Amino acid sequence: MFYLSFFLPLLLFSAYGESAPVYDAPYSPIFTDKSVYSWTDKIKITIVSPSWNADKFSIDSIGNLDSHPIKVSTSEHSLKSYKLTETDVNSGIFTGEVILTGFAHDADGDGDVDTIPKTTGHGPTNGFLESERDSAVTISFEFADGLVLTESVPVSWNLGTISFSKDVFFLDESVVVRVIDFDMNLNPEMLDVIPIHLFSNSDIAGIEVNAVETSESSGSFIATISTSQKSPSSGNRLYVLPGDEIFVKYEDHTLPKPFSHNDHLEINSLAKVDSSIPYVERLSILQPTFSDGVGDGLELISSDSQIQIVGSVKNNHELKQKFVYLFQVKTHDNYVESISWIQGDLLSYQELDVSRSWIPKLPGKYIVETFVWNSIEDPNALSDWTSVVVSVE
Ligand SMILES: [Ca+2]
Ligand SMILES: [Ca+2]
Ligand SMILES: [Ca+2]
Ligand SMILES: [Ca+2]
Repeated sequence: MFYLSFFLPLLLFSAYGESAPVYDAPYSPIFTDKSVYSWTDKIKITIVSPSWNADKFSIDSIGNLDSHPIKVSTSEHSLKSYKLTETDVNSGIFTGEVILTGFAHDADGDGDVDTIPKTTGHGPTNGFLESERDSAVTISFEFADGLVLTESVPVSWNLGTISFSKDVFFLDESVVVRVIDFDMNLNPEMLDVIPIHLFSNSDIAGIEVNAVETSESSGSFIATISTSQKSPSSGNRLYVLPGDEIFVKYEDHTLPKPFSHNDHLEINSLAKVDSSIPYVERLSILQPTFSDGVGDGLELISSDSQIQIVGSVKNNHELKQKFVYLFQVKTHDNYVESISWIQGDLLSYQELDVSRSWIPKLPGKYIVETFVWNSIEDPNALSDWTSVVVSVE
């Protein structure tokens, strides 16, 4: 790179309202629209060169003269005498575009090469340039005899990322997955697609879907899928049961150093799917009743005789629901005498009686409470609890 500040015409700086050039810093009036590019990106080049605005009433161009060429190069390939054109008849600002074409590589791992490497074009917008993985694009312009301005920008592969739009999805909700891998913007003028794999605890095989680029050159890809516990996985629909985890993976075949060209890496993410019905509304329970050994209701409860505490639980929705039903017996002064529980599954709208036996040791007042949770380990109430006071004679 040349240190050209001293030689630049003052006109150049007046375009930026500067009073004087910065003599101790290298100055290059060549600009690119990004500071780093992926291997198949589009590079938009701008050169500010008021001295080449030869005609204030027409569009001028620069770079296509053998005497004052613009070169756009990677380490092994080069576009010579590349033309840029003025943005307006009297702007003195010249622009053009070059599309990087990468090198022959199977970018999605399906066995076929996905790039068309070529180096061709004369500008301002028809240029294609082959590029390596970790390389740089150098743009140079001989703006005056023997004075060459140079700008260099790096080109690299990137590690992809994948994420769900939320940590928890409801069963009837769309699930959105985003992959960001700038290397898979293989065509900067079209929407690209990349394959991703989704599966759930209840369907380990899962589905392959395409994530579609959000705009022509974003390198950001989105897939939207639905979940269902009624229908098997198909197309963009994944079979999931409430409480399942869902998983997504993307295989990145375009990895930066220290990986090699042929390495690939699985990029993963997970989320949870649950019913949209709030926990506490999923089941309902009735106040427990008391019966003798053969199931007849009791008017009177006597101490030292075995009785049954009978609870009733109902599933209020159409999904299968895991539950734990707890009985707690307390003395009148709130001392917990016993806790026991029953675990099970309730099918769609199923109603179930649950019971436990109890032998009250002493006469007096007792408080019998019942609760229903989704599990002992991760207790969430699936219904309001009940409490009843009983007198034992
Ligand atoms: Ca002009
Ligand atoms: Ca391929
Ligand atoms: Ca694209
Ligand atoms: Ca990549």
